[in-house]
This record gives sequence, structure tokens and C-alpha cells, in this order.
Amino acid sequence: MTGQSIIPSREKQLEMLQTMLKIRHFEMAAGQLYKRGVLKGGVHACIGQEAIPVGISAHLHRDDYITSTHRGHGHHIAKGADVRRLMAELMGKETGYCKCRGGSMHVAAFDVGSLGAYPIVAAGVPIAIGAAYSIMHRGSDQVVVAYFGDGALGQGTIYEAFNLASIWRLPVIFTCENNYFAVSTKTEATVALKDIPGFAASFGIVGKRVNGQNVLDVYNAAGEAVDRARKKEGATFLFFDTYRFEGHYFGEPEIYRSREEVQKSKDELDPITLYIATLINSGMISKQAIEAMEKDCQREIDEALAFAQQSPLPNPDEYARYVYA
Ligand SMILES: Cc1ncc(C[n+]2csc(CCOP(=O)(O)OP(=O)(O)O)c2C)c(N)n1
Repeated sequence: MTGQSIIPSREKQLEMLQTMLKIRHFEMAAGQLYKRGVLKGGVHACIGQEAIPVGISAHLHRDDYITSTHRGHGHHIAKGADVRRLMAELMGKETGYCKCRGGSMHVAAFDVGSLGAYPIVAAGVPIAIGAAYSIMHRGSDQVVVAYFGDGALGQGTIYEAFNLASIWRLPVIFTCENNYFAVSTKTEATVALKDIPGFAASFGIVGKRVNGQNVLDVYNAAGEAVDRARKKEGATFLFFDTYRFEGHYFGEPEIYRSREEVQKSKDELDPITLYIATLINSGMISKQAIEAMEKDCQREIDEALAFAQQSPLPNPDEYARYVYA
């Protein structure tokens, strides 16, 4: 890693803020739907973690790939997914990305390079390796971002993936979102890993620990990693420190952390609040322009809600259609 900071263009920076706001508004709307009993099953929000997929996706092309997790709305929206089809998928409608067969935790959006969200912890990572292997054989300059949580570091497949990525020089960006909890278990209770660069170096790849609440830090670290992957110079392991503001899923009782801890993190670590302050201080945007941006986001999410609400449910007689075994 060169460590040299690159300041993105004003246009890019405003686009990043807009995408972070879009993810936040989408998930706040999903939270309301969950409370009203409209959404069934587990819905895992990435509220507080938005800077990571946004800073990374700012470097990705539509045909680059991602593999995602149970906490994947932000990964998909940042990659350009249509929020109407995503909302419809959450609501179990036929117009959803997977025609209701996936739901929040199993979305795949091939139109924007998402090879799927995998709620089996770490399960998306070997799929990212397969996609990277195909890129290598096709000789294209695509890259793959494999998202996973700190909980995935307890899964052996991660280390097999590191090994193969190094041996085959695969264009992968291993992206760990360390939000300090795997459900109720603190990272420190299960993850022995401390020295990220040293650990990655032992596999012959580059590793870096990054502040995941600062979208510009994410943007810079991801820029180097994506560049390295496109040039076929090998994989990167990016370990982002972040914090999830909601429970593990909407409605989860959160008995393993105090209200004060959560509030302090919301007050001090909100990636959107922090970024807005940076943009205002640098004169890049006015408060009025931010308000207008928020209204735009809200309008887009309202449209997505209306689209999803008006969409038909799937025909129960066709439940096995599109499902392969
Ligand atoms: C292999 C496997 N073991 C256990 C579970 C149950 N489970 C669902 S989410 C989760 C925690 C995941 O934590 P982390 O990877 O840190 O992601 P986060 O939820 O914090 O984003 C667990 C243990 C699972 N889905 N898959």
C-alpha cells in the first residue's frame, strides 16, 4: 500500500454521499416495514456501516463482481442495484430481484454483478474465488469484492480462499466488515487475528486495517486494492473497523451491549454525519444542498415502496419455478 491519499472529484464525493443516504433511507424504510409486520423473517441492516460498500463501489464497474452476506442491502445498493426490485424482494413480490425466492438474505442481482448474498457465514468467499478464476481464464480486467463479517474469520474456507487467491494471483478484494459482533459474540472472543498486514503477507498478499467510518479512507484503500487486482498484481485483504447501529436483525433484543455504548457510537461514529461535516467544512456542499439530496433519496425510496406494494405476490402454484436442486 502506498498510503498516498487521493481526493476524489467533487462530483464523485457528492455521489458517494448520495449513495450512503440512499442505503440509510432504504434500511430505515425496511425497519418500519418490519415493525408493521410487513416484512417477515430476519432482516439485517447495515446502518452505521454504509461507508464501506460505498467507498469500495466508487471504484467498481458494473460488470465487476461482488459476493455478499446476510447484511447485504448496502453492498447491492452501492453496486447500483435497483432499489425498487430490492424492496420488492424484501416484501416477497414477484417483481423482486429473485422473484421472491431469495428475500433479504439471499438476494442476487446479476444485472449489477452481484453473484449473491450468502447468509451461511463465509459462504460467498469461495464463490468469489471461482468468479476470479473465471476472470483469469477469460483474460478480462474485472475484479471481485468478497464481503464478509468478522464472524467469518472463524471459518476455514476463508483461509483456503486466501491461499488460492495468492497461488493463482486472483483479482479479489477480501473485504472484512468488523462491526465487533457476530450476533452477540464480541470479535475479541473468537478472532485471534491482530496483525492484518503481517497475516496477509504470510499468504503473499497485501493487507490493511482501515477506518470503515471514514468513506475517504475506505475510498483510498479500495482504490489501491482494485487497481492491484485489475493489473493482475494479486489479491488484497481489507479489514474495516465499523459498528452496526441496529441489532443483529431488526427486533433483536441486544442484551449483549449497553444502550450507552450504542448511543455513543451513533453520536461519534456515524459515517454519514462525519462525511457531511467533512464536505461542509471543505465548502463542497451547503446545508441546503444536503437537505435537497435527502429529499431526493426519500422520494426514490418512497417510489420503491409504492412499486413493491403494488407488485403482485408470486403464484403459490409456481413456488418451485426458478428453484434448482
Ligand atoms: C456457518 C454458519 N454458522 C452460524 C450461522 C448463524 N449466524 C448467522 S449470522 C451470524 C453472525 C455473523 O457475524 P459476522 O460474520 O460478523 O457478520 P455480521 O452479522 O456482524 O455482519 C451467525 C453466527 C450461520 N449463518 N452460518
